[in-house]
Formats: sequence, structure tokens, C-alpha cells
Amino acid sequence: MRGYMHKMDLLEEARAVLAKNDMGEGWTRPTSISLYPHQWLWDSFFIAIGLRHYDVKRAMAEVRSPFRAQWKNGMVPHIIFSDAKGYHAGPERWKSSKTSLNAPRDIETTGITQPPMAAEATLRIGELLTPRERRKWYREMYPKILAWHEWFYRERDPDGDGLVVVVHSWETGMDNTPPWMEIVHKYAMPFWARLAAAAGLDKVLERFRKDTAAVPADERISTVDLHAVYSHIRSLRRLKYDSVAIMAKHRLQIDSLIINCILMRANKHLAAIAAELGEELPDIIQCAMERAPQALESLWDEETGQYYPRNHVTGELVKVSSVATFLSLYAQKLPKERVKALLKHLHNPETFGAEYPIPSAPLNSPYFKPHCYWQGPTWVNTNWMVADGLERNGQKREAHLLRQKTLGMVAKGGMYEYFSPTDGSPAGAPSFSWTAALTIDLLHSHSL
Ligand code: 9WN
Repeated sequence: MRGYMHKMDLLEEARAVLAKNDMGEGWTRPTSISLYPHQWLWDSFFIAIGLRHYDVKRAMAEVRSPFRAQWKNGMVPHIIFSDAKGYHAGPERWKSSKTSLNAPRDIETTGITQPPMAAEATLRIGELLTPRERRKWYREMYPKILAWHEWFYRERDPDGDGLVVVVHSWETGMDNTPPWMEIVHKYAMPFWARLAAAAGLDKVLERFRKDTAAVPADERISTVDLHAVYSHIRSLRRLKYDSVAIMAKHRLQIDSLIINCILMRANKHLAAIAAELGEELPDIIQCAMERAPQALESLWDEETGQYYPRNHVTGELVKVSSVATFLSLYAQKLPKERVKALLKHLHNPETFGAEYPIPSAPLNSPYFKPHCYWQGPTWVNTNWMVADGLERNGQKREAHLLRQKTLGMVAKGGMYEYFSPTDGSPAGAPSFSWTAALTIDLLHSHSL
């Protein structure tokens, strides 16, 4: 690992990463290596949050660009495919333009979405504009973001309880997060994958993987789990990405903590944008906002003092812990006793109180692996959101410390995708765009 870095060197390094990954068409790829050669949705919004500090026009282009592929029903897809070849779940797996009447015809995308960070990025860019420019910017983005949020509640909130359902783990952005894998193993594992796992045939299946050519296999989801994830894509494709059919037949339907926390916060941002434009939010969003506190409360487990996702099909909370429990702080202002309980977990050296916090899975989880993607490593984007949530919940000092530690980790390890929470060693993709962008954002208000 590297030695001490100065703030200016780190800023320069972060900007160089974003410049290297800029595709020259208003969007930025997640990394310079072959692992992620297309445009990812929430990545672009985090990237814009960094870019705005030195190139506001470029930041606006980054926020705008995912909407060029917005589906007719309002959904914004999680990947927009470029011409690059070799991604392990490319357009041939999704076939969205040929399968769904809602998908755009002239551009290939996946058939699912990702956490809605657009309102956050739009608002943060807006803060840096003159009132006149800001209104113009909001006027442009408001209808697009609104259509996306309306889609969530119209097509993904079957009970109208204010909690939206997620139908693929990639929609959460935290692909192999333990609660999801728990549900997949229990209810959504194809029989042949079970057999392959039991017979130890993973090694044979592993030969068909493309992602482990770019980063070591132990930093990725296991082969059997990945094949299960592919089978969930097939299920959605067969249902033509039609929400009514999906709600009736797809086995994986989760009241995701991650998406719901981010959406709750995004609605508040959208309301701020609407207020500045003198617009009134439609009933469907206003109702969801009114229900939000109670909806989130229904995901709380008193016994363990944490929030969890819920299996929408069985109605059970999935009591497997992950960093997502702290996103509740980002979602809204929580009652004091909830904040207190969450802080206890954050400081517990056996769970989340790691030397390089916050681990994506607790240190004592049976899933925990320090370098495996969303099953242990610390990610800069979740730290960024939790720090923001801590501050909004009156925990200024906690927020400050978390931001300091995040910057220290990146300064030491470099612009990697994620880091071991136990020793800070970097892993995953190098030159990772959102690590760079959010480092830039943090450096604007913090020193090293
Ligand atoms: C699948 C691009 C994306 C991130 C996700 C992260 C990872 C993709 C993959 O990379 O997911 O969407 O192929 O593993 O989990 O959060 O947006 O950086």
C-alpha cells in the first residue's frame, strides 16, 4: 500500500481517474479495466456528484445521459450497453429491445433498474447554479425523474404500502449482499445449480465466466450464485419485463431496504425540486411520502435492533444483517432511540465497528469475506450515504469521523472499487469512477 498522500495529490489522482474513464459522449464507465465496459445507472449519479465541483456542465451531461434510454413506462435501466464486447451479462442475455414494448428500440439496455440517485445528483448540481440556471436545470430534469419515481410506485408497489419491490439482486446495486443471497439460496436457486453445487461442479461452470478474467474469483460472487442470478434474468426476460406478469409469477420479490431507503430520500429531493418550480407532486408520490415513516418502521426488528429487507412473497423479514441497515439514516430523520440502536451496531467491534468502516456485511457474519464484493468489503458510496444520514440525524461528529476514515482509506489504498474493512487493503476494479468522484466530493469539505 502507498504512504501518506497530500490532499492535492489525491484530488489530482481522482480527477485523472474520471478523465480516463470518460467515454467522450457525456458518460463515464465505472472502471478502466474490462470488468464494467458499459454505462451503469447509479454509478453515473455518484460520478456527477464529484464532477460538479470542477465541471458543472459535464456533471449535468452525466445526469442527463441515463435518461436517453428511459423506458416508455418511466423505468430507467440499470445498464445502457455500449458497443464493447465481453461483459458477462451483455445485451444477448437481456434482449430488451426485442422483448419489451416499453424498451427503447435503438439502444440496448437491461430490463431492470438500480437505486434512484438521480434526484440527489440533480439537487447537488442545482446548489452550484445561479437561481435562473437552476430553475432551467430543474425544469429539464423534473419530469424525467418524476416519471421514474411514479413507475416505482405504479408498477412495483403492489400493496400500495409505500414500499417498492425489487425483482433482481442487481437492482439493489449490492449484488451479492447476504440477505439477498439468503433468499436466493432458500427460494430461487435453479435445481441444476443446486445439483452442481452439491456435486462440486463449480469448477466446470467457472470456465464459462468472463468477470473472473478481470479480477480474482474470490473477490466476486460464487459461480453457482452467479448462475442463479443469470437464471433470474431469464425469468424476467420470459415475462417480457412486464410488471403485472412479474408480480404474478416471478419468485424473487423483495421489499428491499436499500432501494426503499434511497427512494424515500429521493422523494424528498424531488419535492424540493418541485417546490422551486412551483409544481405540485402527483398524489401517488405524496401518498408514498406520507406512508414512508410507517413503511420503514415495518422493516424494523426490535429483538436485534436493526432494519432488514422483507421477502414480499412470504411476508417474512430476512433477518440477515448488512450495511443497508444504516441507510435508514439516509432515508429520513429517525426517532432518537433508532439512531441510538444503530450507533451501537456501528461501534460494535464484532459487527460493524471495523478498523476501516463500514463493512458491507458484519465481521461476524457467516457470509463475511474481507475482499468479496458486497459480502464484507467497505465501499465509498455506502459510507458517503451513511455519513450524510448521520449528519441529518444530528450525529455531526460521527459523520465527520466516517468521512475522515473513508478519505484515509482511499489515500492509503488508491481509487479501488472496495477495501478490506479489517486492513484497508484495496480490491476489485482499480481506477473506479465512483470512488474517485465521491473522494472529490468529500475532499471539498474535509481534509485528509
Ligand atoms: C452488475 C458497476 C456495477 C455497480 C454495482 C456493482 C457491480 C454489476 C456486476 O458493478 O454490479 O450490475 O457485473 O457485478 O455491484 O453496484 O453499479 O460499477
